[in-house]
Amino acid sequence: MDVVTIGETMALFTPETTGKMRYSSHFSRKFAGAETNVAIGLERLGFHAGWISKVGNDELGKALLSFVRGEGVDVSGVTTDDQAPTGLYFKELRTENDVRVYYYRAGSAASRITPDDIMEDYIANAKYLHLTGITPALSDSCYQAVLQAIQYAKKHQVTIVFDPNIREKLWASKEKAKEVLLQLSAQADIVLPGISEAKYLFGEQKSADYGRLFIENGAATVILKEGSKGAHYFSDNASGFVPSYPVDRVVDPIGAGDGFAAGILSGLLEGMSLERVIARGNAIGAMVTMVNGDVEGLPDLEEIAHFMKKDKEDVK
Ligand code: KDG
Repeated sequence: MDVVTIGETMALFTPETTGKMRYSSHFSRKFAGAETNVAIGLERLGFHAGWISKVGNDELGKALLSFVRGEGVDVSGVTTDDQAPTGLYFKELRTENDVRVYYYRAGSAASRITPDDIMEDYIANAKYLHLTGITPALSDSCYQAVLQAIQYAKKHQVTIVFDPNIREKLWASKEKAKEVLLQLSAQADIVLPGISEAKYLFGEQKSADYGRLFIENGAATVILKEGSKGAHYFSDNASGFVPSYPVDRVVDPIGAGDGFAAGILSGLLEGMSLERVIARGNAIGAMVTMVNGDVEGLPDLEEIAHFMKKDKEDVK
């Protein structure tokens, strides 16, 4: 396995029309979750990802599992929970700049992941462990499961990539969110915060100071995302900025950060320089925003090469 990830994937319902969702009676049903968005992104790029989770013993859980398995992700670490349902999430696209998310996931099957669901061998045999700040927000047992995974990764020298993915709706308080996300950022080798997340965790600072603060907190490398502008990187001996790619039209920005993470992980697996890794992450993030759905816009290697080359030709 190249990458193992842990978290909840939900049935995603999107109204077929824009505007206020209360007026929508037709929805498309997709599946999404930050961690499987990354795993699917990696599969498209030719890498192999494994996913640890729980789904409900219900029709949506079965369909979700088939979907993720169908994308090539290893789902042998996913169990079915008879006591709780598969979580749901609605994505309301009011306008292209106003996208709202509603969760129906409290007490879901995935919120019942425990440390017992984390298999030491499964983590030990991976090159990277990908974690997000969403999973520890789901329940205390999920948080403990994340800590267990980190312990196995450290024991077996598996590199940890952490995306804070702050979801305020899932945390009991801002203080708790900050405490846990800083603790997990400290355990990670590579941290992938968005600029607003860095601000959430460290208050208003200059971009360069965020890098230093994450490194002082414990991370070896920080890649700070500035949305459509690009991303800064910081490590003990290097720092820089890699600009992003122009987007024709943003249709749905959700999932861009996961596409970015898939790009970063795939580039690292290919042994690319940090700058090239980030360029790929930026490109995938941009491509994801042009398509409705979290994973539908994730490219394969040919598509990404075409997109990155096209931008150079446009610039010339
Ligand atoms: O990054 C996209 C995710 O936010 C989306 O897929 C839903 O996993 C999700 C979450 O918890 O918000």
